[in-house]
Order: sequence, then C-alpha cells, then structure tokens
Amino acid sequence: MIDQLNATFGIGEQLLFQQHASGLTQGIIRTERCTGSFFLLGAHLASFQPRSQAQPVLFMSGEAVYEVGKPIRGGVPICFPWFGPNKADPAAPAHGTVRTQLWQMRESRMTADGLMIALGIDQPSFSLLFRVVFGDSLDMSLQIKNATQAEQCCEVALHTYFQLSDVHAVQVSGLEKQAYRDQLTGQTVAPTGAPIRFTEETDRVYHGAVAEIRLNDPGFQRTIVVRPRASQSTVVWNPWIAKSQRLADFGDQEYLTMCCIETANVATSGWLIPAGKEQTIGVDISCV
Ligand code: TA6
Repeated sequence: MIDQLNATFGIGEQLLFQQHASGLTQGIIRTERCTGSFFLLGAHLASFQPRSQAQPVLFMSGEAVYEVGKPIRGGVPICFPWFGPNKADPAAPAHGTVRTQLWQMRESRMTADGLMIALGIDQPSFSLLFRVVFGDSLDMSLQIKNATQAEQCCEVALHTYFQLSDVHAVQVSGLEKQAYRDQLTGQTVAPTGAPIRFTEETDRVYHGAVAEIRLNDPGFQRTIVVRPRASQSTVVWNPWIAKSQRLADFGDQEYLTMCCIETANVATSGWLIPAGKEQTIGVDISCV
C-alpha cells in the first residue's frame, strides 16, 4: 500500500507516504516553501507550516485518536453531508460521514503555487474531490458533485483548527458586520461591530460571505488571513474550560492554544445541488 502510493503519487523527498504510528496512512510534505501532512482517513489535513513561520498554523490535539471510523481532533476535519448533529437521525455521527472514512489519492504534482494533492471519495449521492496546494499559503478546494438524477441538499464545512500562542491574546476581525447564530443559546445576535475576543465557550455561525477574516496573534507575532470562496457561513469555535473537560480526545488545557474558524455552508446557507451538477467551496490560509 505505502510502496504503491509512493510509486504512483510520491514526489521525491517532497511528498512521501508513510505509516503513522497509529497504522493510518499519512502523506508527509517537505518543500522549500512549507512542511505539511495529511491522512487518507477523512482526507484530513493534519499540519501546515510555511518556512516563514516558527510555529505551526494548524492545531492538533495531543489527545487525538487516529482510528478509521473515528474523527481526528485538530487539523481540518471535512464536515459533510451535514454539519453538527444529524437532525433526522440522532444516532448518526456528528458532522457527517466523510471525515471518518478512507479517501483515495487521485493526483499529486508540483504547481507554480506549491505542491498539489487531490483526494476523492464516492458516496451513493455525492462524489467529492478535495484539492490542496501546500505553498506559501494553504489553499483548499472541495468539489461536491451530485451523483444522482435528483437535486440533493447538503451542508459542508472545512472545520479548520488554528494554533494560537494564547487564546486570551488573540482577536478575530472581518466578521464585525455579520449577524450570527449563537449555537449555545440558539439566539440570533445582531452584528457587534467589534472584533471577536475569546473569554468563554464560543460557538457561533456567522452568515453571509466575507472576503477575508484575520486572526491576529501577538504572541506569535503573526496574523493568519483566511480567505473563503463560495462560503456563506463562517463558524467560530472555542470549547473553553467545561467543554474541553468533556471532550475525551482533547486536553483540558488545550482550549488555551486553539480556535476554529470554519469555512462553511450550513443551516439556511446549505447547498441544493441540481442532478449531475457540482459546487466547490474553498479557502486560502496565509500568514502575514
Ligand atoms: O464547529 C463547532 C462545533 O459544531 C462545536 O459545536 C463542537 O461540537 C465542534 O464542532 C467539534 O465537533 P466534534 O464532533 O468534532 O467534536
């Protein structure tokens, strides 16, 4: 399996496949622009660090579980075809089915912008193709094709976990003019006009397209710039103290060094894709 992957998709020392300690198959990227890694499980991006950065951009929990059928805590889980609990089936896995299934490598090559990989998975109703360019920035595109003869609805989220120096020191700007649904209270909250700072459990779905969101982190002396594409929802999450203690695959103190800014189309912004048609959501993540 590993030898076959390296023979077909490996790119010298720049893209190597290996077996992770857990037994999962992992792709390791080392280029002049960045380092990175991903798992075939869930097409899960696990790390990204441009050469310009002394700190990783993506957060990974030290308590993460690496097992087929279970989600990996951190990096970029792909939530599809629903977000959060399945409203019709409480027994169904949270955030859909594809993040806990094995995807297949479809393509890998060097491009002008960096090292591109593409992974795919075919479901009964949808075919997904996830393209990622590891360069000076991290650029993700998830193409969702309706593989049936009838229109299909779906939700999607690129559930990105960011590494922080200190959650108390950061602020998130770019969503000041967006109303949001507070997932903890169910209330819709009017635009605040102010950047987001984390002082408690935060779980918000902001509606409306935005050009960019800036995560300013003075402790790491950087600002992470998130540029969504074809996204009408942005989810902002930090579990804070009590929820961190309830999450078995997340350290009790890890809320201090992470937050999620998720590029999504969920709830009233979910997609209705006509028969045989496709939609693509994307995001570019860079550091300045
Ligand atoms: O994106 C925010 C959220 O929906 C939170 O409510 C929390 O559940 C988080 O996702 C993580 O979900 P998970 O199923 O990965 O534990």
